[in-house]
Amino acid sequence: MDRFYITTPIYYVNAEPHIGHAYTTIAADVMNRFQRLMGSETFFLTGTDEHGDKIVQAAEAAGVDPKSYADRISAMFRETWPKLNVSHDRFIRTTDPEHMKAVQHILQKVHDSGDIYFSTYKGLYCVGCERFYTEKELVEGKCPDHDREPVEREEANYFFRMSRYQDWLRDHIQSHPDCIRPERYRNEVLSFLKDPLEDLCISRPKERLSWGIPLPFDDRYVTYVWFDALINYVSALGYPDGPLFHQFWPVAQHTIAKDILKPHGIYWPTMARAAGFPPFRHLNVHGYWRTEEGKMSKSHGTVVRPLDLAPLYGVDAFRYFLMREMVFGLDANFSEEALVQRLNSDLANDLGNLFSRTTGMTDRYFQGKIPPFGSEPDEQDRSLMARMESTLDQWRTEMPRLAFHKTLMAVWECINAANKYVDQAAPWTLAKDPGQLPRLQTVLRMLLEINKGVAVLISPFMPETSEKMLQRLGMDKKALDLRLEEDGKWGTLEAGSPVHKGEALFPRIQKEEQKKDKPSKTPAKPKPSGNAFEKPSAGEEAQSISLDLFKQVDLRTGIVKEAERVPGSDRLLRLLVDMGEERQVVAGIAQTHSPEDLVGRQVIVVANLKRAKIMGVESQGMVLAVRDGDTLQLVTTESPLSPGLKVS
Ligand code: ME8
Repeated sequence: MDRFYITTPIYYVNAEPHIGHAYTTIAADVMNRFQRLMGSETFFLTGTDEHGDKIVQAAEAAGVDPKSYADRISAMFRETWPKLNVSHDRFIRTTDPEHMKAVQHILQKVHDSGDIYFSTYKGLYCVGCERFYTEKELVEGKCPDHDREPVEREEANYFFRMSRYQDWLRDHIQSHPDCIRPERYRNEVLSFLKDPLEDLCISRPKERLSWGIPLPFDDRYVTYVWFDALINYVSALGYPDGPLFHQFWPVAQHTIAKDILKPHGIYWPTMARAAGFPPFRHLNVHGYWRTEEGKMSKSHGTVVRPLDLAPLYGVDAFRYFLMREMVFGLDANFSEEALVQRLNSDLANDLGNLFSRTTGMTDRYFQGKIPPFGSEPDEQDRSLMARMESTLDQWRTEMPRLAFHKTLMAVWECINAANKYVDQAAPWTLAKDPGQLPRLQTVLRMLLEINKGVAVLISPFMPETSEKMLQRLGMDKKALDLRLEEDGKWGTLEAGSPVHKGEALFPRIQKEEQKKDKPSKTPAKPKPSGNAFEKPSAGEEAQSISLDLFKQVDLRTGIVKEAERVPGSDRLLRLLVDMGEERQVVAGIAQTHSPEDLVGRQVIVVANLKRAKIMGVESQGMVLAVRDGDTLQLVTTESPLSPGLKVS
């Protein structure tokens, strides 16, 4: 069985979890779930980095000792991940005794082999980064991350002979082209390696910093925080003797952002080499999320807390947005508006609509039972099946390369092809002709299978939605227990087993809801209403009109013949209504009614309304509807009547 080991950085406990941490952790979770789906045995590690100056300073500012402070913030990280459906196997803390033992073991080993030596160093030190800087690395004399001038510091310390491994590291990266990816970060590391590599200072005198792991060979010193932290990736596996270390270390993949490329791309592989084990298999490096106010970072104080948005819009919508919006390796912009936009268009309109129309029609035409395949597949069916097949191929190739956005684009092309297939196959027309039953069976069965396939493919990204869809299609399985080989097979739904339509998978977010709780700059406008008659507001008398005036409104019965979305609009549908004569009517009901649900429906139309163009489409009347809060109902008659009758 294939094995797969994925890690996130262990996060500093000097601030609360934010969206950057959430992205890396969700990306690792998506990879982990993907590999499980493919049948691999997986191990997924995350945790917290708790030693060093930064933590001492943050604890002092909070007025508590470092350990209590670390306990509190570490618990916040630990509690955040399950709420985002992160399925890690282990949460490590650098204050865990086994970790501290592993760090001391490696220090002793490298010291014994002569790769750690004692010396005096004088240089420019940034307190924020906890490291010395070379002149070349500074930007206008300041630390590039903290925008502060470093201080000059001289210290007797222990050094790791990193320079000795420079040639080996360059050769290793050159002979393993995808060990650091995407390529731009591999090139960045290779370009660091063009200049002579300096040895790494790996100790801090206790009189300056006592919050760290004591050096096993000199108790006047504690370990430099990076030398301590990087070792978490093996200590969590029970290094040096644990069975997990032997099973999973050879397939290790780290996921980080570009800010910590150097410690991971240079310090860590040389440390591993010196300690006698191979470096990671892959280092996956992503870009930075920026908020509107600028780069988001703890030092700049502009943070978006994932937990504020996830419950508001749903964990799956939040996960989907992060994975769909960022091209792995490049920076991306985060905005709540963009999230809502994706939720409404990709999730509610495309996926939600496909699922609800498929299950709705199964309800209507087959009493909620999965039909068998009826007629032989025709050209349309074959092309939809081919689309599903090619989506699966893309998913298999793009996922291991971390091309999440491309994978999701491919799945959405398949969803959109299925939505188009519904419009072309027009099950509502087939349903009127008993002779077409076999064709109707095939069309619905095709759609049900596509929905099942989509549910399996999105499970690494949106586990809750995937489970919900599969459960309603009669497959009761936890997302983590799905296996592509058996659960992804075409045609395996059980004919006759029940399907449940259920609530909308993704209720649309109205602008007003999105902005709620936020101060608005402009006075609130009333929501546009689709009703002909507005309820008078409190204290306001509806203006009286004469019967004659009312009679001037020509209200007629009509039957909807065709319905489709108006391109470019979330709200509008174009209806073709039989009122004795055919009329084209544009109605603002797309958020509550899907086009196929409308065909054959009896409606009441204002027939003598002045013609108007709405989003470029001529409307020759108005359909009456009543709004009650978020629901909108069409006005109709007690039982179906002939089209064109006058309402009086
Ligand atoms: O560096 N966009 O911890 P840290 C995307 N303890 N990702 C972001 C981000 C942003 N704006 N901000 C943070 C440390 N991240 C060390 C790591 S590992 C042995 C030790 C994510 O709390 C991203 O994964 O500063 C980045 O690499 C990490 O948080 C830095 O977390």
